[in-house]
Amino acid sequence: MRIDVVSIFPDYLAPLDLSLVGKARASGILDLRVHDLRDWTTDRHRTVDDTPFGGGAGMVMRPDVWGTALDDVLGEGAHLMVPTPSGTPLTQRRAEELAGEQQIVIACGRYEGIDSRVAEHYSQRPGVRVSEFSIGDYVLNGGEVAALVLVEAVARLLPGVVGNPHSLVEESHGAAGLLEYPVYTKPPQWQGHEVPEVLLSGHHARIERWRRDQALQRTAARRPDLVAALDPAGLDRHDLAL
Ligand code: 6GU
Repeated sequence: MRIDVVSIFPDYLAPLDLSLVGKARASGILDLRVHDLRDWTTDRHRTVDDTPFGGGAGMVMRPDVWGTALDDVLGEGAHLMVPTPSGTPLTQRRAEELAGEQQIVIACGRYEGIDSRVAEHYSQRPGVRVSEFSIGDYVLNGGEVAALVLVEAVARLLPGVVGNPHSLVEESHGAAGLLEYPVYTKPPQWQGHEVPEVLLSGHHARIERWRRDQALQRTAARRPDLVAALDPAGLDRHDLAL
């Protein structure tokens, strides 16, 4: 898969050299390129923004600079992803869909955002899809951190990136629609806290039941919205007794 990130702060994307994503790049599974938007400016001051039509606080990124940049970077069949707090929420299901793309281009805005005609223009280009996405209900200073989140969420789903594909199965926001159960390792006693006895029992059916109960209780307490969205057909009598 190819991912291009365009930003006025390319150094913000430096962590993508590290850890799993860095290895995916080094191994060739992920072709990730970071671009400086100012490389496409033509004036002496390398201007990327201007005052908003209609007035108001802050600055808006100019469509002409973004247009020349995106014309160069967007390939045939690319998916243009624009981070913005007013976008549709990024979810695990969405990350799974995006892991099947040929090319994702992430256009990181700063200030009050990018002139809206940019998304409008590229959504009308045959073969290009445009999505404005948000990583949560809070405001960041720009799209770069959201781009890091998107790249990591997608890259770890590419075949060969996560060493044991089984670790993708039982995690939070997985197919079960539940948060993950709590996990423990050695030592069995630490600071007066014990590992739940059932996990030391070697009784696999009891362990599975305990983990399912913990996941359900945790999800009900922390994310009642996820419990409401569960398919009732996937619940057994023991689940319903909780
Ligand atoms: Cl995707 N961008 C910005 N700038 N702020 C955000 C966000 C994205 N998601 C939540 N807050």
